[in-house]
Amino acid sequence: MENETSIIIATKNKGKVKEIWHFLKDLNINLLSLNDFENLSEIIEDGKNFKENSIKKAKIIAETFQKLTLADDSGLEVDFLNGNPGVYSSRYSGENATDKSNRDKLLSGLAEIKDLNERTARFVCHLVLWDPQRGLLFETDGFCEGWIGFEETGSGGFGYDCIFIPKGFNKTMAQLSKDEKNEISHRGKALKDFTGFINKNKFLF
Ligand code: ITT
Repeated sequence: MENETSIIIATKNKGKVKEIWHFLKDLNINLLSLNDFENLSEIIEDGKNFKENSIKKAKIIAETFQKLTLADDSGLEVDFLNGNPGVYSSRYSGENATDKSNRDKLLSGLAEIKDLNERTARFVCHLVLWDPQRGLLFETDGFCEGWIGFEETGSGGFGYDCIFIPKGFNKTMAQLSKDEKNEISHRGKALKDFTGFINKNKFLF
């Protein structure tokens, strides 16, 4: 890319923005997020899966600002809860949900499961790049398998990180450094595919 390309990350979630920025900071891309714009109306995430929601977010923002847009729709699927909270991860405990109230609801829902091996879960991320003229340019999924712990541990990351123990570790996602999390996380895996796509398709930008 000779001139710096601008991409809007279609999210207000500061945790996501930090991780995406940290991952992509060495590419020659000017990254903006929805926190750089004022008076944006809320995008209703009413899709039935991560793919539909990420495409909806990317398309609306790309068409509004006429810029390339990257959208991440992600969440946590807990096997004992039949895959919930899933696409409802950010509002699991209701309208005014906070990360803390969502984690509390999740831990309560698993209270009867005393064996960590039965508390299996995975983070899922669907990542999409949308061009206002050309439509969908790229999409991929990333997954991270693990278990839901019994209490909150660690202060890094965001959302459900402090109760999620990734496979291969005996600590929570919130106890990993940014680089360690990006190496194994659902979003990190999707972003790795994305950087591969950018590097192979520089002519598109
Ligand atoms: P945007 O729609 O503005 O991107 P959001 O937080 O609503 O922000 P999602 O709809 O994709 O984003 O919901 C994702 C929720 O899933 C998020 O709020 C967290 O609770 C959880 N989540 C996703 N990725 C996570 C991660 O890496 N670590 C911890 N929790 C995560």
